Amino acid sequence: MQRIVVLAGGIGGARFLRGLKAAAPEAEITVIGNTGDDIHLFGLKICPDLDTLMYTLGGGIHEEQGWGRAGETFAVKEELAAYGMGPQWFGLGDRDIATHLVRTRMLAAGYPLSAVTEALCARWRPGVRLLPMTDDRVETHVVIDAAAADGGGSGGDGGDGEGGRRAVHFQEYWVRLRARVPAHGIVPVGAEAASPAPGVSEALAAADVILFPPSNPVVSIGTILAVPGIREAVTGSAAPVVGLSPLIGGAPVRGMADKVLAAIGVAADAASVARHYGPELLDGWLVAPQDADAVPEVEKAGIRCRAVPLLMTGQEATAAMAREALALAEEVRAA
Ligand code: FO1
Repeated sequence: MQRIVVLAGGIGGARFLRGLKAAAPEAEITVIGNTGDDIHLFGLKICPDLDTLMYTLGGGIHEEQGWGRAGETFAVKEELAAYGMGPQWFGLGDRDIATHLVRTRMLAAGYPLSAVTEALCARWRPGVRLLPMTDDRVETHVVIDAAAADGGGSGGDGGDGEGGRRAVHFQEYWVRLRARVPAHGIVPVGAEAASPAPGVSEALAAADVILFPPSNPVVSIGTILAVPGIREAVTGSAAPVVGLSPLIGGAPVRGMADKVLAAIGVAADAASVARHYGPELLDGWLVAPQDADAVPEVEKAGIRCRAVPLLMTGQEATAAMAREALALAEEVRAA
């Protein structure tokens, strides 16, 4: 029984995992999910990446969106708006709210997030073991120009000076501001005081293969690695570590990876992301055919590299990517 451990964020990671399950139906797959996107709203604890992973693998996801439930309604959201209760920019659906009610109630009763996630997965049966990266509270914030946060032009110093900056929750940066304003810094608040959730370090130590799917290298995989002990567990594991580039032709396939990479001074291309992870962490890296010219550069950095199709256009394409990643892991192991 091959033990595969995957560090995953939301939409990209979830779609890749569907392909991995198809490519390795016999494998025991453990997913370490990012919780830095978590947000507390209306008294509820919302875990976007854990829920996207759970709904996608459990068959409840809104397919086009990649987040939230299929067949969703928004009666509660409309009623909240009627009361003038904000924020109204975060689309909470009625079915999704039930997940947050169960989670919030169990947390209030003293269950750790890992136990709550296990309980929610008992219903959804994702076919993988889904672990939060930590049971402790970590919430990613993004440093932007203050003026940009207020929709610009709101007087003050215009936000072009150092002083004119402030941090907003990642969800506000992504959902309200659509990542349309420059990100000057990414701060996983609480990460330095967090511990790996139960089972995380053990799964990494026992892994035969560790995969970094095409999730956001900064706010998803980077946040997971920011939990003290997790990076060390990955580098200390005997397992080959293989990643798949989330960037094709210098741009993210979805989301705002280019914006948050710029915030940490990393260029938005496949080779730069591989170098950013580094050869201590990464043994192998898959880039898209459009980025085949990056292969020698990545190999020079000490990371084995192959160019293969990386667009997750459907189940078969994604399974093929997963097979390529597993094949590269075996090549690394044999080297
Ligand atoms: N993303 C949006 O672009 N707009 C939304 O209104 C929105 C609501 C939402 C509600 C629950 C949830 O679990 C996710 C939601 N997302 C929404 C997606 C979320 O911002 C992202 O999936 C992750 O945080 C980044 O991968």
